[in-house]
Amino acid sequence: MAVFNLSDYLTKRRKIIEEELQNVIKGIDEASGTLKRAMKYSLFSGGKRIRPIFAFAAAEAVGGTAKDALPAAIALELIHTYSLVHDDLPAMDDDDLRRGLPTSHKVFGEAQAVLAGDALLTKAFSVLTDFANNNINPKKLLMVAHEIAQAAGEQGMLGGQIADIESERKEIDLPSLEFIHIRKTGALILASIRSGAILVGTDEDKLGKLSKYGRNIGLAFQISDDILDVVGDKELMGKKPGQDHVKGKATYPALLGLSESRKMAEKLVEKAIETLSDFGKAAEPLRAIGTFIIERQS
Ligand code: GRG
Repeated sequence: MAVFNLSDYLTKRRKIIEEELQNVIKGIDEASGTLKRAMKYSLFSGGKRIRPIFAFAAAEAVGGTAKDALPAAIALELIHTYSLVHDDLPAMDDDDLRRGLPTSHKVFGEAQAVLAGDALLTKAFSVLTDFANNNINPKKLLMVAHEIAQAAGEQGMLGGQIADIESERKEIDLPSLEFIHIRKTGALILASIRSGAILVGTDEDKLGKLSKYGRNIGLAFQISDDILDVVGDKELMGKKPGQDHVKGKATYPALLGLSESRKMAEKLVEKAIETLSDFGKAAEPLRAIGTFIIERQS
């Protein structure tokens, strides 16, 4: 039996999302000027595309194809990109570099970066719902739009972001840190996985198991992000490590130490993979991505 090749899988799935995102940009009127340029700049600055890949892999795990998950994959990457553009703003993290390149506000100006982020967010839902014209079941699209909106909003990413900001330079306990990470990062990852499966169509049992996988993987992803900020390589990450400490951010390594944080991330991934025990070969990509997210260098 052929061994699953994650690197090959990631390359092929990334090709799909890159092409689709190029089409999204091509469809934007040149008259929107700086807005189009700033959207394009941040969308094509070297992201890992992990949320689209989760959506693709979840669709495949329930018997569909990667392309079934495209409406969600595109929307998720647009929303993720908006969140990074806004997170880098002077009013938030005030970062000069993202993925080794100057941040959006450094290139285009602060007001322009705010608007480019807003435009990416709104584009996500316009592209997603537009798939109703491509013979995709509108009910499924509506369910996915709701899923993603909930995950990106005050109950998810934004709720986590505000709790994160308000806990800077404060001592917080593990449940509060988990609250932040599950929302800030975990919610969108969970939505990626659920949306991919919803677009194919699956039963409650499988969706429940995928959700369990997604919750554990989402938290593990952010713990590994915290760890990378301590031990990561500047060149590989495209930004200076140690920023969480400088900014007084609540992180797993700050609270538990590096070794315990690593153990916790490994345990979460182990639990996530266990949940997929009756999915067979179709879930091989999800299993391999689980391990990848805690072994990654960027
Ligand atoms: C400001 C609207 C708003 C939301 C902020 C996502 C987020 C919430 C802030 C970004 C900063 C941060 C470290 C968030 C945690 C999520 C995370 C690990 C982002 C980086 O995701 P990757 O590793 O990034 O998938 P790439 O560069 O590969 O796309």
